Amino acid sequence: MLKFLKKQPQADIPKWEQMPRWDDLVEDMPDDRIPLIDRKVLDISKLTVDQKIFRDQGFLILKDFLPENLVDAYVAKRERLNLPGGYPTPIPYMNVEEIKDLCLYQPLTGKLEELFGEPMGMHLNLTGWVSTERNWHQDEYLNPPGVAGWYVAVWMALDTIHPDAGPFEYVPGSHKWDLVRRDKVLEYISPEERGKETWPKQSERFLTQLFEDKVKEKGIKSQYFLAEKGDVLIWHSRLMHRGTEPKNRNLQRRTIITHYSGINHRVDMPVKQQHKGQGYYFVLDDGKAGAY
Ligand SMILES: O=C(O)CCC(=O)C(=O)O
Ligand SMILES: [Fe+2]
Repeated sequence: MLKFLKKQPQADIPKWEQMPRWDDLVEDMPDDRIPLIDRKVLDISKLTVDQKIFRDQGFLILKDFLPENLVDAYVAKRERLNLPGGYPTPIPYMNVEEIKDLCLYQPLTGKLEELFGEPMGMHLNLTGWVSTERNWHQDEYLNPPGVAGWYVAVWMALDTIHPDAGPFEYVPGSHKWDLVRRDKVLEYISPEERGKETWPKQSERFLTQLFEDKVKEKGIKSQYFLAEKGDVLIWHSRLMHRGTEPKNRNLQRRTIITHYSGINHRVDMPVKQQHKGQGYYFVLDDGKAGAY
């Protein structure tokens, strides 16, 4: 009898025309594929203080961490651009020395290496001085499978962040929730869209609601990063986060957000370089970065 009450499989409808449930998209990663600090079986007593915080909370805040001269040099350069959305390329670092000096500042990349046990190379900057307004999500599902957790993002405050300017919001501990996997998400995207760079936008058709429901269901109080100039927030690739909607659109939100991957975990980005004996960046060319 029970079997007649079960939801019928929609075998005749392709997956990309269906709405997946949370459980259709998640899958855990075995310990031997992920960074040491994320493993289930681990001698916690061997972790550093910051490794332990990052493992437990999924983020690490470093107050007053960035040197003022590096922040000021980048801000002066960025101000001249006069575009609220920032550089119209995801890799402005390829041509802007001030970004490399700031985002590859040795104590910062040294901290990332401490967390992951491998140098982390820069490959993406978000340079807008407005919120992305991207709703709740984890970053991990956007990555090719081999990256497997060797991925981290850093929110660097270049000035005081006003609570009405659309601050960064995150759910502490949410990096321990189920992991949404890219391969599973792609099954729900039509074959034509799947091969395009814009597939993440398409995935919001179902993911935004699922992420939002999950945050509500868990009921854990979120936090805002109301930072001062030079403060840094490092977040785990599975941490649930969003760029909130600004209450006042006249306010600037002066930040540079930078994403990094383990330098040995990006077969899709084979060339990397060390910057002035400090951190690494992946050498990329999108045909646009050179214009700035
Ligand atoms: O606008 C924000 O602060 C969120 C940015 C974000 O989601 C990201 O960089 O992965
Ligand atoms: Fe994100």
